[in-house]
Amino acid sequence: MSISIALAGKPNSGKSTFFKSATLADVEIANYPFTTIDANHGIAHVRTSCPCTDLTSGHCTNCRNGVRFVPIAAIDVAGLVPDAHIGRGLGNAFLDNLRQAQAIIHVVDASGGTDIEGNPVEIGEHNPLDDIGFLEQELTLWLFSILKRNWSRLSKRIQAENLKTEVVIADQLTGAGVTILQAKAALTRFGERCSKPPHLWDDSEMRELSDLLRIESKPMIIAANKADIAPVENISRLRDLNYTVVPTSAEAELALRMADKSGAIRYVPGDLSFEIISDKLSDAQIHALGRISDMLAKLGGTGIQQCINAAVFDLLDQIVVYPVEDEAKFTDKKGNVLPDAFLMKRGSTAHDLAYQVHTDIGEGFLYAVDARQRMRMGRELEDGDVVKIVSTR
Ligand SMILES: Nc1nc2c(ncn2[C@@H]2O[C@H](COP(=O)(O)OP(=O)(O)OP(=O)(O)O)[C@@H](O)[C@H]2O)c(=O)[nH]1
Ligand SMILES: [Mg+2]
Repeated sequence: MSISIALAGKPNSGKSTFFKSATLADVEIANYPFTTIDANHGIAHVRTSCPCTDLTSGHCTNCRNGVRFVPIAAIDVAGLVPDAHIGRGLGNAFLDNLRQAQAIIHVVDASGGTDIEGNPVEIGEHNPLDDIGFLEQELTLWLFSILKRNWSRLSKRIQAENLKTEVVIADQLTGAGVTILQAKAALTRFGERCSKPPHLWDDSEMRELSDLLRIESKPMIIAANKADIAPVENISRLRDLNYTVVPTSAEAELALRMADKSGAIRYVPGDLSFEIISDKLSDAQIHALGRISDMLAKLGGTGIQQCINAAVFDLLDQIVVYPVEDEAKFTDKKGNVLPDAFLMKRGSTAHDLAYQVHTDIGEGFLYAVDARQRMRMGRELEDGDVVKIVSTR
C-alpha cells in the first residue's frame, strides 16, 4: 500500500477509538493512559466518488452507490508523554513505529478532560493547546537524537569525501523514514538561516534542522477529538494554530460503524446522517442513535472520514486514478468494472501510473488513453482519471 498514516498523541486521547472506527480492527480502548502498548496496524480508507457513475451500462461492485473507498495503511501508536524521546513513558522505541508514516494525524483530546499524561481530569480543566507543542517537540528531538549519532564522524566525511549532505542525512534517518528529497528540502530552508558547513553545526543548529526535517517528513493534521463533549472555545483555540483542524468524535463514528455492521442502521462513513433499518432496536438504542444524529447535524458528520481525507488529499496531495483495460466499459480483462484505484501524488503522469501497476508495464509503456475523452493522454493525471495504458508488455 502506498500511503501510510499514523495516529499519534498523548495517552487516552482516543487514538485507538479513531483507529478502530476507521479499520474495524479489534483493539483495546479504555479510559486510562497506556492502554495501547504495541502499535496496531490496519487498513483504513479514503472516500471519493466512483467514476462508475459516468457509465450508462455495467454494474460496479467496487463501490457503495457511487461512493468509493480506497485503502491506505493506518498505524495506531502508543501514547507519547513529554520526554518520550529520552525513554519516558513507554519510551522512544515507540517513536520508531512512526517510521512508515508519511503523515501524522495528531489525535488531541479537545474536551480538555485529560492532563498532559492522559490521566482523566474534569472536562475543560486541561488546555489542549499544550498538547500540540509537546508532540512537535518530541518528534523533533527523536529525529535530533538519531541525527546526532556519529555526527562528528559523518560530517567530517561529508567534508573530506565531498558527499551530498542530504544523502548522508537521509541515510542516517532511514529508521525514521526520511527520504533524500525531504532532507534536501529541509536543508534548503535551513541554508537560509545557517551557512556553516555540517561539521561546524552546534546542537542548537542541529535541532533547528531536525525541526525542519520533521516538518518535511512527518506533516501533521489535528483531529480535535471528543468534539461531542468538547467546549466550543477549545475547538476555536485549536483552529487558531497553523494546522488543519478537523473536529472529530471517534466514539460516535465507532458506534455508527458497529451499528451499520450489525444491520441496525445504514451508514456510509463520511455521510452526514444515517438511516435506522432495523425494527428490533430498544428504546435505549434509539435514544442513543438520536443523540448521535443531533451531534452529526451539529458537527457536520463525525469528522473521522473527513480527517482521513484531509490527511491524504490535502496534506499529502494525493489523487485517485483508475487503470482499466477496456476504455469504453471501464473494465479489466475479466469484465470487472473499475477494479483498481491507485493513490498517486498530484503531478504524476500516466507513465508513473504504468510503473505503479507493474514495473514491466512501466518499462514497456507506449502511451495512455483518457477513457472519458477516448483520447491519448498528453497531460498530468487528474483526480478521478480512468486510464487505459498501452504497453509492449
Ligand atoms: N466522548 C468521547 N470519548 C471518546 C472519544 N474517543 C475516545 N473516547 C474515550 O477516550 C478514552 C480513551 O480512548 P482510547 O481510544 O483508548 O485512547 P488512546 O489514545 O488509544 O489511549 P492510549 O492507548 O492509552 O494511548 C476511552 O474511554 C474512549 O471511550 C470521543 O470521540 N468522544
Ligand atoms: Mg490506544
